Amino acid sequence: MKSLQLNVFPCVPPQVDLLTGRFDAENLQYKSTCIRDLVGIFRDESARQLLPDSLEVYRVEILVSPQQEGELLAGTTHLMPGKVGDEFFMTRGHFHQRREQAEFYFGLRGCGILLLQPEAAPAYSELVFAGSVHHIPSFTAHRLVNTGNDILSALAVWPAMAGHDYQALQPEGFSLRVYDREDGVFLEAANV
Ligand code: PAN
Ligand code: ZN
Repeated sequence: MKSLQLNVFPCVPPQVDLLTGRFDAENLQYKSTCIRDLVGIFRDESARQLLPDSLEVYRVEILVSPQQEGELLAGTTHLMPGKVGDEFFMTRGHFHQRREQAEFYFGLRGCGILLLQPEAAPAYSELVFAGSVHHIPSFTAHRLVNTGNDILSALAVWPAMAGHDYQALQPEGFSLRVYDREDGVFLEAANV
């Protein structure tokens, strides 16, 4: 390969490690979500209370861009392996405040399930694994579930002005839940 002979030097852009989703960049924001932040999210609230409050369930690192119309954000979610009772660790899940704004997820590490809950249609799900690509349509709530033993990392790209609406899903939550049972991973209707 020829070496670069340039009179004008290009900037070195931020980088992402595609095996882990970790960014190497100057402007990063981090958000950590622990067991104490997830009251009412898992089916078995008393099992949640038995876990240490400060146990980290997931962490998001976001490449900062301007918060303005037309801009995009990129961020990686790292969801730990673990369970509350027999229910796998999962993100809180949300609709976008701007419901019409869609998103892409890219599975990078580990394995799990993406739960998708459209406003006006039954919930459905997709397998997440290294290399999986997920289009999250408009008007659709989304949540990651880690069904494996490794960290589940997924890179996401979404409109900077989409916002997160966590309230609209409460108190019922998603209509599908994912459990670890003796004979495997079970995806069940939440009200069973
Ligand atoms: C993701 C999520 C991330 C954490 O970046 O925000 O997975 O999940 P919760 O926001 O539900 O806690 C995304 O979907 N952004 O729009
Ligand atoms: Zn989202």
